[in-house]
Amino acid sequence: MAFELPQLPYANDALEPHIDAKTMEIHHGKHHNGYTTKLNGALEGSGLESDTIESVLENLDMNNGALRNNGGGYYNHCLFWEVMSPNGGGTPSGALAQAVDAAYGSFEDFKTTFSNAAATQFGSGWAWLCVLQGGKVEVCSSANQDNPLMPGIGCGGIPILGLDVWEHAYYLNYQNKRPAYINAFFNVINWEKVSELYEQNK
Ligand code: MN3
Repeated sequence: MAFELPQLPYANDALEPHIDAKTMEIHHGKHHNGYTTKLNGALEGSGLESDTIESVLENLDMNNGALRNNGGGYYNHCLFWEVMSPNGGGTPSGALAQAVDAAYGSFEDFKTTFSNAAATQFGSGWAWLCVLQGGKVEVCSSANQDNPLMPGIGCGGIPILGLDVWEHAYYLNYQNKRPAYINAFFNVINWEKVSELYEQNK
């Protein structure tokens, strides 16, 4: 069973003005579609075709560049679309809010830590909020299409929020102003979905 490009859970223009329609169209329709096709190609004949994407990434041979880049690219973007919403923004509530406060002191301090992780990731990569066993949350970042499910990237747990800081994610609208894009992302974060992922994985 080959992996399929998921539908966006909203229209291309739904996240405007924070993320523009043209960026969404190319990012989902070209970039994510490309990772999906190449992931299926990399899995062909590997014996892993019926594994979940999580299992493929957790058991990854990090020297397998095609599987690392495209498996990561497939998974990371699936999560990215889900954790944004036109009705997003605001702050988390419930157990997730408590975990964020326990780890960072306040939502504002979490936002600063996450934004710094995203801004200082050199070149292409992702910033993450992950849940560890027992329910603690932790911010980290990773290069290229790596993610915390992969072995030995120095960043662990299960991702419940991810921010794509590749230039293809923001350059049309924000050019080199990555911090402005990071700030805008906070207006579209779907905290209900992030909370759901927290509850499922804590
Ligand atoms: Mn991307």
